[in-house]
Amino acid sequence: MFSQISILLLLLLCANTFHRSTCDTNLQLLCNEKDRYALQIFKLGVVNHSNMLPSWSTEQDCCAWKGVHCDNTTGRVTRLDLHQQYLEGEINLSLFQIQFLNYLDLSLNGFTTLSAPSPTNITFSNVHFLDLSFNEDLHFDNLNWLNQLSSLKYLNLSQINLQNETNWLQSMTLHPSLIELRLASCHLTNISPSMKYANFSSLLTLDLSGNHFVSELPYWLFNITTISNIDLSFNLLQGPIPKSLLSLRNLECLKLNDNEINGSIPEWLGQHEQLQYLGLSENMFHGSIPSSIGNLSSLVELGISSNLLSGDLPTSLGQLLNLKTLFVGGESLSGVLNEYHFSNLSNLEELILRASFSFDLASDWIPPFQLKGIILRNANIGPNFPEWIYTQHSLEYLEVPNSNISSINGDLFWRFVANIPQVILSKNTISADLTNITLNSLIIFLDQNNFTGGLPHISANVILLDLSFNSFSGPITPLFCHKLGRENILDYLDISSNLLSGGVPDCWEYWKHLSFLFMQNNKLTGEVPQSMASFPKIIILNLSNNSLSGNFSLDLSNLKKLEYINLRGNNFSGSVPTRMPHGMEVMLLGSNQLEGNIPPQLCNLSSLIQLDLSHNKLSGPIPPCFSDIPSWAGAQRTIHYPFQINLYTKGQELQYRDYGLLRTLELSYNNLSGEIPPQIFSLVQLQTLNLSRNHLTGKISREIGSMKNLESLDLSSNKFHGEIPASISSLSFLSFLNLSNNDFAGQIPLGTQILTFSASSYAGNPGLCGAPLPINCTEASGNGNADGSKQHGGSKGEGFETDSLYLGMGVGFAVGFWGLLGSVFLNKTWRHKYIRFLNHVAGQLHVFVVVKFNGLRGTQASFV
Ligand SMILES: *[C@@H]1O[C@H](CO)[C@@H](O)[C@H](O)[C@H]1NC(C)=O
Ligand SMILES: *[C@@H]1O[C@H](CO)[C@@H](O)[C@H](O)[C@H]1NC(C)=O
Ligand SMILES: *[C@@H]1O[C@H](CO)[C@@H](O)[C@H](O)[C@H]1NC(C)=O
Ligand SMILES: *[C@@H]1O[C@H](CO)[C@@H](O)[C@H](O)[C@H]1NC(C)=O
Ligand SMILES: *[C@@H]1O[C@H](CO)[C@@H](O)[C@H](O)[C@H]1NC(C)=O
Ligand SMILES: *[C@@H]1O[C@H](CO)[C@@H](O)[C@H](O)[C@H]1NC(C)=O
Ligand SMILES: *[C@@H]1O[C@H](CO)[C@@H](O)[C@H](O)[C@H]1NC(C)=O
Ligand SMILES: *[C@@H]1O[C@H](CO)[C@@H](O)[C@H](O)[C@H]1NC(C)=O
Ligand SMILES: *[C@@H]1O[C@H](CO)[C@@H](O)[C@H](O)[C@H]1NC(C)=O
Ligand SMILES: *[C@@H]1O[C@H](CO)[C@@H](O)[C@H](O)[C@H]1NC(C)=O
Ligand SMILES: CC(=O)N[C@H]1CO[C@H](CO)[C@@H](O)[C@@H]1O
Repeated sequence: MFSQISILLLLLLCANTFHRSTCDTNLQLLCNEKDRYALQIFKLGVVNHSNMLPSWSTEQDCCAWKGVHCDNTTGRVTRLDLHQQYLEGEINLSLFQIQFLNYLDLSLNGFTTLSAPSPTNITFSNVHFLDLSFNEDLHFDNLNWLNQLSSLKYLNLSQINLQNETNWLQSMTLHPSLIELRLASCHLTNISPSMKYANFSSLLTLDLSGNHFVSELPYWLFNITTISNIDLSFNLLQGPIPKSLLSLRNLECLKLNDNEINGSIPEWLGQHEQLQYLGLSENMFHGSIPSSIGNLSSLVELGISSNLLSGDLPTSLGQLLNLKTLFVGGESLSGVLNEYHFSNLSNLEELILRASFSFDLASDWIPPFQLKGIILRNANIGPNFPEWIYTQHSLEYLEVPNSNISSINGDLFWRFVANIPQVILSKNTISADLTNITLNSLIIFLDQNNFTGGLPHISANVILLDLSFNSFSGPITPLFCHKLGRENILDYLDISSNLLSGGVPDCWEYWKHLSFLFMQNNKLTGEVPQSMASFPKIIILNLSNNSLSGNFSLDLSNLKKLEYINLRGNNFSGSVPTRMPHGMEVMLLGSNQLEGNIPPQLCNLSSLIQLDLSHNKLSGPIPPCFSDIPSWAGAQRTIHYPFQINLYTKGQELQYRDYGLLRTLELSYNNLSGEIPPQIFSLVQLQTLNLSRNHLTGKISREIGSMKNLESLDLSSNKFHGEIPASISSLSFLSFLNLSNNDFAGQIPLGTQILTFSASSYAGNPGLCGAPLPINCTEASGNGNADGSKQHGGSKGEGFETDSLYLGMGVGFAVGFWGLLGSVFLNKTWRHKYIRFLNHVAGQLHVFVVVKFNGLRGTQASFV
């Protein structure tokens, strides 16, 4: 619950885990005519593709309609509860005309519009509970329609776009008797920090999480003395925690996590003795953690983290008898934890420390708690695996990545770990031989250690296994061809970056559930068996950087789910495979020995976004039909990727770039000949085009100016001639350009973007002149006439390095973490993109699967 993604996932998952019973109805009473009429008007706007309202028929009394509840003495409709009924279309607020309706829940549907009666015809409604949340495509430009709800007590509009409602707070103060107000992920921007007073007289719960508030904590908040739950997490709030917080004597839950709140964590916070949940993690607090936190005797959940925090963990925390979850993190925290830090924590269930604490615990220490989960990241718990952890018999997850563990008590350790569903030992220096070990956990990360020997065996329980970046050696056959008692369910296997050798075995029929297979960066040899083309579920297959050979002529069209294949850096020969599944998105076949022409069948791959055939022996022309590939040529494109994102903590360096969604075409280092087909210049979505080191000829069409998304263009070392079209200067995203070593001539076009490239981009074209080359056009052509003649045969360009000038792409288009996550919270299509994006980076960040399974268990996800 402390990691950003898991919050998101929990939010997403709650959509699936709602099981409230709909209201039962009473058949004896006849429905009021007016009420029935209003319900029928509402039904007219509802689109029910899946026919979820079959009972709403004229043959039945409306009190018996699904979701309708009538008062059993008056027969008047009092409640309408249609949450999560897959309804779409319009919400007609004629419903408010149902005189005695007091409860209206239309949450978790797909409604797209709201039609409100004209404001001149307001009838005051009795609705006191209104929940329209999680209708993600709904947006309101104003909240005036709320004015007719004079009795409103519970209002939930979470996940509805209120971006254009700047006066939302004023609208809410017109309902001073609100008890619960939830406006999470509404794209709100203005929290009215300077407003002095909001006249809520009964407010208990305020949820404004996941918005875009950039300001100090608002003044008015500290005037609501009734309040007991405040959730302002996942915003951009700044400034210190003001002392006026102390006036909120009823506060039980304060969630300020994932903001930019600074200052120190106040000592006086310890006076909030009734506080049960305190979330301060992922902020910018500095100073040390005050020992007064130990006075918060009701505390059940405590989260504090900030990379600016220093000092150690106060021993007073060991007094928090009710504490179930303790999360502390920060790169600069240090110090030694001993038994006093845990002395009274007998209810502790989750211990999460992401700081370089050391431990001074007796080897026979028996902790007062039985934990469900342990996460000790970046801690100094080594070199031996701590003995006290063996006393914990109910662990659901054990995560000790990057914690200086180098030695484990072999048999004891693997027997202990076999009963824990999720085990993460990444980034330690454990060196052990696992040849005879059988792994049993659902999720196991052993990557980035020093494991040696042969690959371990796995039981049929394992879903995810990551053994990458170790020194496993020998053949992969023992793992793959080891028959398990029952069908295995392995979904994700990463054995990349080891010293594995030998051939690829023919045992793939045991691996029917594999979706992700990473075997790159090993020493595998020989041919790939035909049976490998029979994975029914494989999505990502990476065999790159091995020494695999043979004719890669497999018919891959049976791998119906395959989206990503990477065979780069092997010795595969033969022609480019023509039979591929239709969903193929990324096809990386570079650096092999492939021969022949580029097959036009590739143009049938309607989802293709990346194609790399570079460094092969391909010959012939570039197929003009590339313009049939919709993701390259298509006109519609809503968001310009790439974005930069840091999945772990906000405000740090880029950790991931969205290569998965980049549209690239790389054909460099082949023997391609002929001219560039003019259609190529219509690939408006393409971001990278690399045709260098071929024998291509002809001129560059001025149509190149229409490739508006191009970020990197490399045409170097071919035989292109003619002028560089001036339209190239309109490619406003272009950040890498290499036209060197051709026969281009004339003046280099002027233009804002083009001027940012240095002379090396143009070197080796004797006929070119003008900035940035140190050759004046007048001088060069002798007569001010740059017509492409080559009389100025300077060899100045020869010395330029043209191969390794790749500068990176898309500078300046970074969308911060919030840009992404904020949108993800909001919009279904984005959410799908995000999930897809996680799929794509699974190999690098291990996010997706962990999130997937953690989410199902309902506990926090964590990332390696
Ligand atoms: C009416 O409903 C209330 C609760 O909603 C129940 O206690 C009562 O027995 C019901 N009366 C009749 C006549 O069904
Ligand atoms: C909503 O219902 C009213 C009747 O209360 C009706 O006049 C109006 O046309 C409906 N709105 C839409 C958009 O159908
Ligand atoms: C306004 O309210 C009156 C009385 O309820 C009703 O007769 C009339 O149809 C309403 N007008 C509109 C535009 O909804
Ligand atoms: C919306 O908020 C109300 C009031 O706080 C709450 O009862 C309801 O469960 C929330 N709805 C959803 C879908 O979370
Ligand atoms: C907000 O207003 C802008 C400008 O009028 C509009 O383009 C945008 O679609 C609106 N957003 C929503 C969610 O209504
Ligand atoms: C609360 O404040 C609003 C203005 O923000 C005002 O219109 C309303 O009358 C006030 N209500 C009470 C009960 O003071
Ligand atoms: C809130 O602030 C206003 C103005 O500063 C003050 O009049 C009022 O008494 C305060 N209310 C509470 C409950 O503190
Ligand atoms: C694995 O087991 C075999 C047979 O029991 C034994 O010969 C071998 O030494 C063991 N290897 C390791 C690394 O323990
Ligand atoms: C890994 O193990 C090898 C051989 O056992 C050893 O030479 C090497 O120093 C170890 N590396 C680390 C980082 O412990
Ligand atoms: C290039 O031409 C400009 C005038 O157009 C002149 O000022 C400059 O000295 C020339 N540079 C060289 C290197 O000849
Ligand atoms: C209650 C309701 O509107 N039901 C309709 C759902 O859609 C089907 C056809 O798709 C209609 O037949 C139902 O009357």
